[in-house]
Amino acid sequence: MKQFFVLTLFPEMIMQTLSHSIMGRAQREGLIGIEAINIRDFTRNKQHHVDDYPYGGGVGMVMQAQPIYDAYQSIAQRVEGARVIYMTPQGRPFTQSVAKELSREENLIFLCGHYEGVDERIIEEIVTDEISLGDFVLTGGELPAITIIDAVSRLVPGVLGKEDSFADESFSDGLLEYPQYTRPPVFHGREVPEILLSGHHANIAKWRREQSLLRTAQKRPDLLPNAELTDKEKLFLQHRQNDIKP
Ligand code: 4G3
Repeated sequence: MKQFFVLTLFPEMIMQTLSHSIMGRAQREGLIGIEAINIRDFTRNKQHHVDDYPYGGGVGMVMQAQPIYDAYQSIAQRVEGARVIYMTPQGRPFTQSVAKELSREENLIFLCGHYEGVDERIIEEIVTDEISLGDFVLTGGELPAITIIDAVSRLVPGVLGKEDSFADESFSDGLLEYPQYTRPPVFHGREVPEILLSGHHANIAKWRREQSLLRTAQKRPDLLPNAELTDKEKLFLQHRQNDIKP
């Protein structure tokens, strides 16, 4: 079973958010396990504070090393050699390829910072990976940790249904997904593309692939150099340049 450990000041935020839908079922079925460790349980002061003023002055507070280190030690024996991922805007950008890499690990430990971050000596001593969801700042690392746990869990065999796993195969070629439609055939005067109603599976597959190519060229041209395209598909896009608005 894949085990996720989350060192956090808001354990209920982790457990509740990941209790719904597919993530909840994956836990009940024992495909994944999630354990949130409350850093505040490891404070040694009466007021149970976990932060203090930054040396050298400045705005905000810094999370102290001791409670984080003791919270980490409370699980470290059980998960020897596990990677410790610190969620920070300074980290390596998170992508589907990083999700795949992390899905090969049996145990993962996440450290969620708050305030202005954690004492640098914790990063030096226990953190193995710094990961960022993008160039923006949140109030805490919990939402990024939840996001990564979700992205990694759906790659664990059995967590998604068969159909969904196939959908993932088609996205792993680095292209955006083709447009989807369901009933009714006309909504607000907009018709479902007629080819999807034709029942001609080969033509439908060809149309979907073309839609993926055109959409990627239109919405995310930066993905194309790293996408798996045949020479024929590259030619197709060249011939359709006029359809792609700048
Ligand atoms: C460390 C991650 C942690 C320093 C964490 C703020 C955004 C991301 C935090 C700091 C975070 C991200 C907690 N915000 N882009 N907030 O993945 O300044």
